Amino acid sequence: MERYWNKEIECASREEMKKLQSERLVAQVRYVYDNVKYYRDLMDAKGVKPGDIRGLEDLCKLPFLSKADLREGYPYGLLARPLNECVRIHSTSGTTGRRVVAFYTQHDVDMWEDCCARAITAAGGTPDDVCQVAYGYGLFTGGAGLHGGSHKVGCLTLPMSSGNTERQIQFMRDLGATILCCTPSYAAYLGESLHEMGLTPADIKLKAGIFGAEPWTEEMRRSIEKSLGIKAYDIYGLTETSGPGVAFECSAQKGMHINEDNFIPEIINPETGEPLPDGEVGELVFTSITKEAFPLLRYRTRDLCVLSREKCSCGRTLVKMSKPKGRSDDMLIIRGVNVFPSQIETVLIANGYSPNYLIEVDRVNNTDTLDISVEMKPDQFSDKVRDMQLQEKSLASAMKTMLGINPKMHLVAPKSITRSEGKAVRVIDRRKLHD
Ligand code: DLL
Repeated sequence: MERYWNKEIECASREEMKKLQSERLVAQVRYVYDNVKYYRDLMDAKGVKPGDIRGLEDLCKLPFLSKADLREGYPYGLLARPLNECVRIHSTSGTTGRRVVAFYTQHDVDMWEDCCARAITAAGGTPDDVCQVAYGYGLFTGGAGLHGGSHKVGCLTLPMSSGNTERQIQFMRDLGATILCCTPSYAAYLGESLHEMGLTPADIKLKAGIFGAEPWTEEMRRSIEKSLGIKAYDIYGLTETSGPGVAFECSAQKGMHINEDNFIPEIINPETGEPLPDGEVGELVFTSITKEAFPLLRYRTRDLCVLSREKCSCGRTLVKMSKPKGRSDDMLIIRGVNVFPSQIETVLIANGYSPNYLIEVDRVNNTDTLDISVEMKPDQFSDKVRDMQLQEKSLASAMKTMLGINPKMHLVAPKSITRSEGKAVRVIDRRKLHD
């Protein structure tokens, strides 16, 4: 039998949901206009006043907000509450210096954890479960979000954070974890490690996994389900909106229900900004309607997906989003970490290398690989293999500091990387993710 965390909301009629969204939108726009100068200026520049927003149908009158606005407003420019009313900060793993920082009041944390509780319940979670949270804890929202949701549901929560794979498996066995929360690539790695340790799914009690924070395919879902003996559910979110739990999968495992009572989704044409009808691929845009500290009006996620309002077998009426089909900007997500080609370029140039480089991303045995080839300047070239290896090693370590992950560096001969006369192709992503 399907379980719900908040049946009234999750199964509300379209009319009820629209009414709730309209009321909340009107209040949120007024609140944002009165409390955030940045938004007030954007709205004034577009000639929109809070009084012009009378319901859902007026959403399209509002200006968009992009990641660049958030960077410009760093750190307090979009804050809508005094700092002494905020209780938490999280941040993206984005570019140096100007990360995006998100603020939360206690009300915001409760709303976010509630969204995660819905996701855990939809994956079958109850107070009888032991929930192993192997997303990273810290500034990243994965650990804290699922941890809070797990508490709300009343699961026995195992705050493992990511890494230390053997210990993950040992605790999973000894403490009888039934739900695993981590990135899909880490889940795949855990599955592989389990088998390498001579164990099978019969040796563990896991029944479900809640995996997100990076793109993953249906093939990967099947392979994780097999290796861990579980049902694998997708979960979506981004730091800017609060974190994981903006959308979650149900027993149908076919698209993610968006928590529309807190976030109104739109799909737009990424080139023109024009709203697109359900069923068409475009950029996902969110307007928060219940946030206090860090509200977002028409925030462009850059994620490309499709919305669907077809009846779902689980009984939920919340609109569904497809798995993101890619991003309209150049951010790469490698092993769950956001990597921008510009960060790589910064390190290369800061270390005296040429800006001629090629980033190659692949997925080998379900783990992302990152290879960076860079041309040496003639004076950097040495015919001693050992010298070259030392240079590659020191560059790899500078990259690790900047990106948080370890790439494989390849120093290549001057002029060996193809030049382009138009836009340079700097990234080759061989992971067949967007099928
Ligand atoms: O990744 C929040 C999160 C944590 C979601 C744990 C799910 C589980 P950010 O680090 O800000 O936040 O990255 C947000 O990650 O715009 C998408 O491009 C991508 N992303 C997140 N979830 C999914 C998913 C967290 N299920 C960016 N499928 C988003 C594909 C995802 N991409």
